[in-house]
Amino acid sequence: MAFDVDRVLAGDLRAAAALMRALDDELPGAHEALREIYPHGGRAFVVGITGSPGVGKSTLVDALITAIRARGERVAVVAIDPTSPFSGGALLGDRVRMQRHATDDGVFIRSLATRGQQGGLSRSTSAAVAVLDAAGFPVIFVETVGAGQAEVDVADATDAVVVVTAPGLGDEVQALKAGLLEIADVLIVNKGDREGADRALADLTNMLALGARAAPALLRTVASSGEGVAEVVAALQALRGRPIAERDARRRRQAARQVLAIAGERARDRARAAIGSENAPGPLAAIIQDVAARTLDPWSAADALSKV
Ligand SMILES: Nc1nc2c(ncn2[C@@H]2O[C@H](COP(=O)(O)OP(=O)(O)OP(=O)(O)O)[C@@H](O)[C@H]2O)c(=O)[nH]1
Ligand SMILES: [Mg+2]
Repeated sequence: MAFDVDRVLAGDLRAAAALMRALDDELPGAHEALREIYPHGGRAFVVGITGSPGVGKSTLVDALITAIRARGERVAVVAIDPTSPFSGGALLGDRVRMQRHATDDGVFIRSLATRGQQGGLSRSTSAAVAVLDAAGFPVIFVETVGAGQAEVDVADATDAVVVVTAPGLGDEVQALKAGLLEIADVLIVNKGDREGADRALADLTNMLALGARAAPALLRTVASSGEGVAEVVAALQALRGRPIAERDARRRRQAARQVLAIAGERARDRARAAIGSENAPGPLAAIIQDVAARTLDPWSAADALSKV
């Protein structure tokens, strides 16, 4: 199937959406189209919004959309539904929460499932961002949820990271554990109207003072009322205005990690295909038998697989 690359590059939302769906489903021709549009990207300011389930990420993104649209810029959102037991309703929730922007041509919202990939963002996420970037969206938000690797990986796919916490979840401590403070460019205590917000801010201020790196901006918001959102927008604008050399250095580090991650993923896929499954044993199933029987060591087995 051929995709209308020119229409995507011209910012046609339907063409962009069709390509994203095709990439998601790995349809023939989709990857070729991505290859063609990829060099046209790189202009967007891509912002990760991450934090524990239910802290108000989507509500905040919704408020940010409003602020950015008021400035006249187009904005896209890729929201990742972790299909976790904690926020199984995220997909529907995002739709409902951001519904008021649905009729605005300058706003594009796409929800993606992670499809159970271990650690990290779904492959579709980077592809969707690449398409939206090439389609000319100057600002792209990537909302990720979950506890663990995905939050940290979002730093590898974005120009800046907003970490959202809320009082009462013990989040401030969790954030530290997950290394979230390390990746935060902007740290937000949302639900600032709730009891415990002052305490959370004080705790985070103390933690940041102990950190070695330059502290992120620490802000308090009430995303549901819009309070504090202007300050978030200002903080993001400041990050957007960072020297190009700084941005490019970050992107070079990301490119290296991205290529390695994909190479690793592909090698694993190939190995799996070679080994086969219990139902459909492949030609190298015997190798696995040998490892299990300890007549072969796993390192030699991996060497053998990499030569398949
Ligand atoms: N009191 C209060 N409630 C808020 C605030 N921001 C969001 N909420 C509410 O918190 C709930 C969760 O908000 P979401 O925006 O869906 O949170 P989320 O982090 O995107 O959730 P997941 O994507 O499921 O992880 C909703 O009921 C919101 O209305 C706030 O500042 N104050
Ligand atoms: Mg959400």
